[in-house]
Amino acid sequence: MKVLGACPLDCPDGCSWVVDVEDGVAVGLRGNKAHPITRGALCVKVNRYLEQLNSGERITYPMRRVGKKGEGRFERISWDEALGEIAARLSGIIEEHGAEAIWPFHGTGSLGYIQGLEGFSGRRFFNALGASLHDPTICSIAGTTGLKYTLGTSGGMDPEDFAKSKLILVWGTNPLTSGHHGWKFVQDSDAYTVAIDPVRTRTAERCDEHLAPLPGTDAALALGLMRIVISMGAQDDAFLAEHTDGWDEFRSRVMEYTPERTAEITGLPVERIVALGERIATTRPTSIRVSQGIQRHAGGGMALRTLACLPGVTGDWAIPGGGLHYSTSGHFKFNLSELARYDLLPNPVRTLSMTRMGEALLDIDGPPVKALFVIAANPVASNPDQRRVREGLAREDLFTVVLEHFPTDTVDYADIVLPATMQPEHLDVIAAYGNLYMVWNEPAVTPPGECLSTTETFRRLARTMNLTEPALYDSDEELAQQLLKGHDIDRLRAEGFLKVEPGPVPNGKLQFVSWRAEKAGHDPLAGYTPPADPGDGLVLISAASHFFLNSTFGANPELRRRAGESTVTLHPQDAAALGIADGVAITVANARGSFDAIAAVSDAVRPGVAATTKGRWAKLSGGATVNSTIAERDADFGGGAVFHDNRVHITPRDPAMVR
Ligand SMILES: Nc1nc2c(c(=O)[nH]1)N[C@H]1C(S)=C(S)[C@@H](COP(=O)(O)OP(=O)(O)OC[C@H]3O[C@@H](n4cnc5c(=O)[nH]c(N)nc54)[C@H](O)[C@@H]3O)O[C@H]1N2
Ligand SMILES: Nc1nc2c(c(=O)[nH]1)N[C@H]1C(S)=C(S)[C@@H](COP(=O)(O)OP(=O)(O)OC[C@H]3O[C@@H](n4cnc5c(=O)[nH]c(N)nc54)[C@H](O)[C@@H]3O)O[C@H]1N2
Ligand SMILES: [Mo]
Repeated sequence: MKVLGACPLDCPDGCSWVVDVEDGVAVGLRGNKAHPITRGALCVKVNRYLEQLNSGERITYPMRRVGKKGEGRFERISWDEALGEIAARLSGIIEEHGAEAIWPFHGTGSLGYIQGLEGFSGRRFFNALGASLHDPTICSIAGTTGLKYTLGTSGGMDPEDFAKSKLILVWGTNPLTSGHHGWKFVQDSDAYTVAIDPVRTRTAERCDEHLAPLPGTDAALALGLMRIVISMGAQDDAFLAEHTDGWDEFRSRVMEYTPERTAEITGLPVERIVALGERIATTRPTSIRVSQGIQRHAGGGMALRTLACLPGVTGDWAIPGGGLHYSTSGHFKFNLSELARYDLLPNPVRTLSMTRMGEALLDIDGPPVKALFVIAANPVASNPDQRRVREGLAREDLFTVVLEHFPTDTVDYADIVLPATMQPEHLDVIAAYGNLYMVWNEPAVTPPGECLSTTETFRRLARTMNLTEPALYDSDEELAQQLLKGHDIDRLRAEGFLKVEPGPVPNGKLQFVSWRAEKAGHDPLAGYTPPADPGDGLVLISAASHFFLNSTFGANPELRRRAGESTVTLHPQDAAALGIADGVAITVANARGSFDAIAAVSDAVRPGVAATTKGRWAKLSGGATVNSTIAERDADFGGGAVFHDNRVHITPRDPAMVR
């Protein structure tokens, strides 16, 4: 039997897959050949998904903590015991502190609309209680907010249109690692490709040209490039007059970014900036492929806001194959409020930011967080400021429930662990964020042991707590019907995927001057906001690993073997100045924390920059990862995280190794 499913992982591609089932067992899992993005191929990680599904390491029954928080020692209990204990603890907390003391912390482990983050699975239950809201700020919010200021939508161009581009700026993203299916449309074009990345990534190596600016300076580069376009008289005056607001003011700001000033800010040679500006001025259509990496900085939201102005100056927004693609999420029209049912909230409640876990668990009051549900998230490995996150999770008076597949760093802090189903074991709907397809996921096999889906877990918990709201007991099928009202569900289910029509971009006039930004307390004019991590030291970028998906797969033996030891790459100049040789054991530290790694000395990074990857498990990495050095500080817009705006000091671990 072949069953159509959807990859739930946090990747732009949103693949459609086919599960081969024999005697009730999943024996094969392949990319769907009919899906125009997947084209029959998965990726180096998901090729091992069945190993994960059938792994002996999976959590298959509920457990109660017996050791200290963080130790990871548990005893098996029944679902009845688990639900009974959770219900009793929640009732006590609600009575003493109010329901806002409960924080459902959803991560990006599953992007499912029924079981995962996108639909905030279980949110109905938490709304009925009146629990705090959760803002998933960790990934893309700064950029999304910045784009909305300029474009009125974060939707952007259909990435399939990259095939029509003549010049593609691959800006602050490494798609050959972070979503290789989308790259095919770049490959299908005859465009000249320019990678703009402080690191010479896999993707940069395949581009015609690579510019390596200092991290966090992209908006200045964009302004400098626009100035060259204007100096050549290549701006699209008709587009500017008809489709934009605030051009005169913005033009004045752009003119401040002379090639010399731009070079000084970005650390790029004047000639390279001028050459790229001239190329943009003379090439239509020009498009920008950008994604989340570029906005993990203090000025990350402004960077996207300003980058989206460039196709406005050149008029590319009006040309197929021109424009900018960041995320397509804004183009999907789902009934999210009907799914999450915020109308069930008994009263308005506060919102807690995902990236501020340390602060939320350690510093806030009124009420303090007393119960934490971690759903498809691994904050010990993924969140900024690992030390403070651990400190918060170690609080004896905090009741923590973790719904998981595997015994992660975060599971180690749980009071109760609940065994969760994986994607081939439950029903779900996915919408890609790097293309315009939604994908249906039909359950293919029965779950192992006592695993339950997120939805079923909260239906049972609602029953245990005697909650009477009928919507809390809707089946997964009913939830899918509610979510997809207005879409052809039968066709989606039969064919496995469906393409949606993108909305207009820009949505209304392009706003060089944004009253919405002004109202939110920001500069009304698009511009440049510099990086903010104080101090000297190198800027450490920790981008996507080729072999892990955030912390998912972080314990898969084969992927760990292929990922090798944790390395930090330094430029030969910086390595020499620090007395560090290739292959030497190093400690990477700042005021927040430190972690151990191996030095890789290479000109793949520009001077002043060091590079590692995200996603390693702390307990498999000597107890700490790069996230112990990252600040729990907000980016400019929306409360985004600043993972790549991180200054560190690097020293050889063995003092004898200093040359
Ligand atoms: N294999 C794999 N794929 C993934 C993931 C994974 O962990 N592994 N994660 C998924 C998730 S959750 C997301 S959000 C996406 C993210 O995917 P991407 O948007 O590609 O984000 P990152 O990997 O954070 O960074 C991409 C590139 O940005 C560069 N960069 C960092 N700072 C700057 C800057 O200031 N300016 C410029 N120009 N470049 C900069 C980095 O060097 C890096 O090469 O990928 C998804 N895909
Ligand atoms: N240093 C550094 N850190 C980063 C980043 C960076 O660029 N640099 N990027 C950040 C980004 S972009 C993101 S999106 C975050 C992601 O961070 P998280 O939200 O923590 O995502 P994952 O690490 O993938 O962890 C998800 C967990 O969900 C579990 N899971 C998967 N599916 C299900 C399910 O259906 N049910 C349940 N109950 N559990 C499930 C998996 O087993 C996994 O352990 O990490 C961030 N961390
Ligand atoms: Mo992400």
